[in-house]
Amino acid sequence: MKRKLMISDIHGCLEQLNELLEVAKYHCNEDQLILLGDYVDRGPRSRETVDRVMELVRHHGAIALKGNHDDRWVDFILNGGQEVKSKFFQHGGMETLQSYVPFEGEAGNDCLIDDARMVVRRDYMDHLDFLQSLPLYYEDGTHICVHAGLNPQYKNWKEQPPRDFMYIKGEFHRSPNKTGKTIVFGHTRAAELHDSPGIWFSDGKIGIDGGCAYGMQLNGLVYEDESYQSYTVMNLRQKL
Ligand SMILES: [Mn+2]
Repeated sequence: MKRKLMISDIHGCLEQLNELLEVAKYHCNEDQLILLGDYVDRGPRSRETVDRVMELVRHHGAIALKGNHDDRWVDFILNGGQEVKSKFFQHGGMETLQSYVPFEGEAGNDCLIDDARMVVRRDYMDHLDFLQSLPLYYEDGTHICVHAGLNPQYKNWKEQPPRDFMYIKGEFHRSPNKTGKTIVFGHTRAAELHDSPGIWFSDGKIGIDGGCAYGMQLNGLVYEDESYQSYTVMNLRQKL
């Protein structure tokens, strides 16, 4: 039985991702790596993080899920409507755009922004296709992994709308888990679920977002022989 290693909300923190894989002694032949989404925005190296995730999926058998930030990044580049544009910049999108197309200017300059979007479409269609193709959940005999959570209103959770998989918060955190499997999720920082950025273990639910891009930490949850272990890398750079 392979070890399962789960990581969420990398948000452009490539250094911490690589360090975490190292401290957890990740080896692709022995471990099943599951990434729970939100590769871009806020952190400094979104483009390189997506490159790394693509490599892990294509050459090392990793599983990568889609997060709301990944979904919005693709929407912003391909469609770029006013609403998605303002949400994108409100939630750390400038860092992502700058990591793809370094330019000087402000989010309010539509001309510059549209030029940058065009460059991304021209040079990074492979990234956009990759992110768009990612699944919303991963399920095996014991766990359901999902970016945000499951909407308790649906008897069959697989029938919930894609938006719930990527965005749901309180309703999911507060409701009992009736799936019969443990749900591992990110999206909501563990610091909001209990008073620590460390992994939140609740009844059948495990929240692993350590808030790395907010200067907190990147968590790695390992499941092996029916028990859990966790690894942590601090985001020292932003704390200094
Ligand atoms: Mn998210």
